[in-house]
Amino acid sequence: MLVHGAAPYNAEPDAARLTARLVTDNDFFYVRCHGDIPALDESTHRLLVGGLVRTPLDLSMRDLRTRFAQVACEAVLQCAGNRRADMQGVRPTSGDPWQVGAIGNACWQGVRLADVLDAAGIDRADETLHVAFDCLDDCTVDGERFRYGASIGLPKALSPEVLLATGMNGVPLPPEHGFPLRLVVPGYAGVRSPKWLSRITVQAAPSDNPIQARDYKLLPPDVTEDPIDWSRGFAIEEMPVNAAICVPAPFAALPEGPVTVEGWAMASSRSIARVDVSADGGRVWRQADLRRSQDGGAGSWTLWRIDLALDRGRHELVVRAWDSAGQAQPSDVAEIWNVKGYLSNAWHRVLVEVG
Ligand SMILES: Nc1nc2c(c(=O)[nH]1)N[C@H]1C(S)=C(S)[C@@H](COP(=O)(O)O)O[C@H]1N2
Ligand SMILES: [Mo]
Repeated sequence: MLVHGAAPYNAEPDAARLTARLVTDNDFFYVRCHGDIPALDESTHRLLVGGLVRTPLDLSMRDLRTRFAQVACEAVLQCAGNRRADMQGVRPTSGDPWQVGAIGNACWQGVRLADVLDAAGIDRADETLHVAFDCLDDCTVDGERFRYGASIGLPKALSPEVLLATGMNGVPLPPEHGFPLRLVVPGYAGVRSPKWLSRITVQAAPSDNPIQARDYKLLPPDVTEDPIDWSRGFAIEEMPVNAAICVPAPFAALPEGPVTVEGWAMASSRSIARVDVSADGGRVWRQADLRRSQDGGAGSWTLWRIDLALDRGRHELVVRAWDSAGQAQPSDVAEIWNVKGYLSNAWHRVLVEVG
């Protein structure tokens, strides 16, 4: 793993790990933490469900396993700061310089959030409600100490793909990924998938936790640090269409002969319809072969691959993906620069030397 920080622990896999398998191994799944990883005991862990519900719940992990349908969902988790390093090449931003690996595709096991909300008795018709989540890790952000929390709107919370996950790729959640319980919100930025979850509150407004109220907003380009005017940003939820080259690595020296180029592509609630690859900086494009899991839903990713015959010399490899609505990525990361370095989804460029 490429470790961006030891405490809190933040790390991403070597990019070549991502394209090796359609489902990312737990050991090579990126980790994004805002505080220490809490040591929690599954036998005493409780999940409280309250707020605007008819019957507040106090559930053990056993209750979750026995009282609700057990389901599984293959889905991507991706940090809003994935590929930030590219954006920092334009102008500095705050945050760790994530390369292309703050993303992974896992098969999550657990129960539907909707089933638990229904058991507590909610007003399904009120689409203005929010579902807030409180966690057990102590975070420090900009000198302020608090426990992590976030929220999503009720319509998304009721979508069948949104899980209260207890398992990841067939084993209990590893400690760094939220043991014993986390939310998984396919299609949304990772920040909306709280780990070490202890309480759910149905409420009229979004969470007032700093993670929801201030951080993780997309700000316009004229907003700079000191101090950030958060009211000018909007909360990041769905992730935009994005793609990255995982193989070959940047500045690789390659022997003459066919070169295999591969990577991931992702479009949140839409599917990836086409992936274009260029070996000349984006003048001539060819279409890559696409690969998806058979049981991967809308929230899972597409891996792509193409073999190119490259002449001796320097080449600028470029990838861009298209979603099923014909939406593509911006060509130039300078156009989307923002002071927090979020949603870095411009065409991904990798320089290689052949021969
Ligand atoms: N409790 C808690 N939940 C959290 C976080 C955190 O620091 N604490 N980080 C969030 C962010 S920003 C991301 S991108 C994902 C990362 O999940 P992972 O570490 O399992 O890959 O978790 C989210 N949930
Ligand atoms: Mo994140």
